[in-house]
Amino acid sequence: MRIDIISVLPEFMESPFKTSILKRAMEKGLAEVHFHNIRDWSIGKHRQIDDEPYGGGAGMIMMVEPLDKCISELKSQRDYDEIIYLTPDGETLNQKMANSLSIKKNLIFICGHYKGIDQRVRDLHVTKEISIGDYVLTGGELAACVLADSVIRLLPGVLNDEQSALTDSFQDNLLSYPIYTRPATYKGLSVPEILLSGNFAAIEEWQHEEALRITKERRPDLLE
Ligand code: 6GU
Repeated sequence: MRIDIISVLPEFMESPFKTSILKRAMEKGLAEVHFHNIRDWSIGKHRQIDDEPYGGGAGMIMMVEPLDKCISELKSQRDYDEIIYLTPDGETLNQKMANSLSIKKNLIFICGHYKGIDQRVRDLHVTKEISIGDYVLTGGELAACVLADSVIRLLPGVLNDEQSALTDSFQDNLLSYPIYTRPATYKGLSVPEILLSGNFAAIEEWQHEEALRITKERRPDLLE
């Protein structure tokens, strides 16, 4: 998979991809992430990338021309499966969306800043708009990192057996059951007896029951 991320602040996003699991995914050649600084497609001698909104109002708008030039150049180099604009106006990210994006080959992520991007960039290029939740961030960069992480970890070969995505919270629309490691007792709190029993069928049954109980308690909406 190849992800091209377009932003005014590409350096803000570098460390997540240089650390731990995402770093290993890149080193193994399972994912490539390319950053593009929108300033490189700025116009005029002032290298302008944003301007005041038509119709007035507060805040600056990211101009159509630099974004269109950048995206058009990328599109001339390869076919993209989706061109995603990260915006609080988008569809809220969930595991199902991450799963469906993880089978794509080439993706573009556009990070908005200021008040957002000129509508014509959306009309010309954007195929999907994604938000990471009902709150506002200073820009789309952290959202792009969240989306990239959720997708890259699903690529075959990225996680090892122990980290397997198959037992994640949300994979079956269930939250995680309680988990423990040594010691068996700590400050008077003991690990549930069943987990020490060696009866793997009974353990699996308990884990499923606990996952259901916790999901009912915290996120009944997932069971509907
Ligand atoms: Cl994608 N962008 C911004 N700026 N804020 C957000 C968001 C995205 N998703 C949730 N909040």
